[in-house]
Amino acid sequence: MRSIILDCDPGHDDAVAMLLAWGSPVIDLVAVTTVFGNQTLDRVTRNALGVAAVAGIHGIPFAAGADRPLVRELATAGDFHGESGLDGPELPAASVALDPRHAAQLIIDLVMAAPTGTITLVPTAALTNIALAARLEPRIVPRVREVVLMGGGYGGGNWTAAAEFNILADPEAAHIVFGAGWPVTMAGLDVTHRALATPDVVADIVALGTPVARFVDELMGFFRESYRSHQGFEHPPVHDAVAVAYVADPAVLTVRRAPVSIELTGTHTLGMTLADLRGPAPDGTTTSIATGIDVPRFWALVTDAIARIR
Ligand code: PIR
Ligand code: CA
Repeated sequence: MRSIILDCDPGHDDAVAMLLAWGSPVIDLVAVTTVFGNQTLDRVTRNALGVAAVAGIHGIPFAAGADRPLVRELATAGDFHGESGLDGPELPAASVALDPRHAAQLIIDLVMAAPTGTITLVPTAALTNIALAARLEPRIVPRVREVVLMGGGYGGGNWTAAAEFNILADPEAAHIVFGAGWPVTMAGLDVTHRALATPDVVADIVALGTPVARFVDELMGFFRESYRSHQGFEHPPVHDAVAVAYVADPAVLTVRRAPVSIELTGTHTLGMTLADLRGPAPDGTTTSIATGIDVPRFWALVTDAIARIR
């Protein structure tokens, strides 16, 4: 059993990541925290609570965190995820209350209260909350088991030619998180662009016949149209679920250790995750990058987890 805190900005693929984390028999979802990104903080937080209501997620805290990056101007991906940040399905009213703590404080409290090496952080959005938590309480760094994040890519970006959205949304926060010294695994576009919700995969999920399965179908419908019109994809990549899937079953990804630097000053490369792929990683390297994905294994995990939510 692996305990995780999911730090997200739902977001269609974040919503699937939440469902995987909740439904997986090998993941103990300890908390869900939110950060600005796909939409404003208010909207993505509302969406997280709405997804919780759809899936009956209960008994864990939900907390909202940063509403803007550490240094830069706020930018959202509103065009992509729609006005609500989760356009497509109708969201029910929230069924759980928001924890009054800032997300960074909740993360600190949970990590400090748990035995060392037991909690994995899974950020699937801008890294602002995680960076704030590491700065506010540095003792969490050696206590966290690992950070498995969706973001970046060594083969190019999606928001600019060089940068992926989550890293570009707050590059200084990414710099802090990648350099903190805890183990960081980057599930970037190199692998998530292969985790596509094809019609076959969606049909398998719809065949489950549950309300959550129908919800996923509606989510993927909107996301597919967005990806078709904005980025010329035939099927939408379900980025964020890949990070959760790797925690559930490390065989989903092929991973290699490599130093990763976040570009903070480039004219054309701001927010780039520059991986040094020359030779074996130097001793002391704490960052790893995902280079391969077992796509059928990934979808089997997702479908099984959704099937368990009733
Ligand atoms: C997805 C995202 C942002 C922009 C686009 N075009 C698509 C969100 C996803 O939620 C994921 O976490 C990451 N950012 C992919 O870049
Ligand atoms: Ca996300």
